[in-house]
Amino acid sequence: MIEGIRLRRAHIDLVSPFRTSFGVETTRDLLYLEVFGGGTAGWGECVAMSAPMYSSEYVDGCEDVLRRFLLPEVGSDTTAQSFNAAVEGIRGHYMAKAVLETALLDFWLRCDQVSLATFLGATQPRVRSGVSVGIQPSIDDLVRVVQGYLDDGYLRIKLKIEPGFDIEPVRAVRSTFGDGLLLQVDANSAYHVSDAEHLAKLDDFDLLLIEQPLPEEQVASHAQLAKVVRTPICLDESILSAEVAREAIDIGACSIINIKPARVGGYLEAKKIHDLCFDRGIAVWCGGMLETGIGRAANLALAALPGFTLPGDTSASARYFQRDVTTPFVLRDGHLDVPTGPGIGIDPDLDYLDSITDRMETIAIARG
Ligand code: NPG
Repeated sequence: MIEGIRLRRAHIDLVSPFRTSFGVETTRDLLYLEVFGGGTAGWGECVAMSAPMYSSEYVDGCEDVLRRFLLPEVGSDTTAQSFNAAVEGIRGHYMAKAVLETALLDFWLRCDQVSLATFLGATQPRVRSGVSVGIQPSIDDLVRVVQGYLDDGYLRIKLKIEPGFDIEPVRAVRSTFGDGLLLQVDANSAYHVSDAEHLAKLDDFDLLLIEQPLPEEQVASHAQLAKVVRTPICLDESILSAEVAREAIDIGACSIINIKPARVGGYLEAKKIHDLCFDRGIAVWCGGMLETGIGRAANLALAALPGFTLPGDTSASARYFQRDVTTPFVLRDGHLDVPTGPGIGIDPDLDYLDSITDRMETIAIARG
């Protein structure tokens, strides 16, 4: 039985600034939820950033929605499934919903001694790891940073691009590291459909995919773009549910999907998207939002499902933090192990977590 929920706000520095087409991240502004009862605790990590630049969500906003609308729906016997049913009428706020869904899933799976990987239907004991490389001050810097990640053993490189930092950086990386490198790019919505001819220049570099070139709302424009650009289009920000995924696939807006559980309201919806794509022959891979070990553990469970045929942005702890809040995830032969313990399969180091915590509050549950 659930006895209460702790909401914790904390912060942790990134090992290096991470620049995308929408901004620079230097510190993760963290929100964790801990659903507890009977000596068991289930954890969730909110992926929203400090400012609404990737999507409309931001971490203080998530806290507000959680306090006003989502946490009041939790009673002593609320499960992830009953929570989702209860909040169906609350529109949007996927990242806020996801952190609570995950903490509930983790709590009940730990009570049942079942791993999240098993619960979701994972078939792989470890997952292939890629790395997302931020926009660098120069092409020389970029080549150096990519070299470092390849030396670490990463199996696929994703380059962040934006207008003015796209064709030439990609050309440099492809020519330096050769045709064998698994390479893809991510624009985070920075282009317009009228840039189609420009983006088609990327076709020369044998990329795995171009991720989210156009704004989130412009799903149909991606279908238009796909007629001009040969490189497969992958959607991230646009895919907010299995329903949107189905429509995007139907109209030819994407041939690959980046699944981020938090972007779609949690792991249950993420699994639906996986299953849909699996049936339709659409490749998927697991995105990342600079998660600490708590969020990373859960993502690895999902990334172990059979449809995840492309390496994800599920990198090792050392790519992000000097010290992670859990036992670090370590890259071995370019892979990360999928946790096997109950729930998300890993516990935070509470002393360390306390040392980076800014404030914490126990929230009484509404019913039961
Ligand atoms: O390795 O976790 C990671 C980061 C992967 O590039 C990554 N995330 O748009 O997919 C994205 C991007 C992102 C970064 C989004 C920061 C939001 C903030």
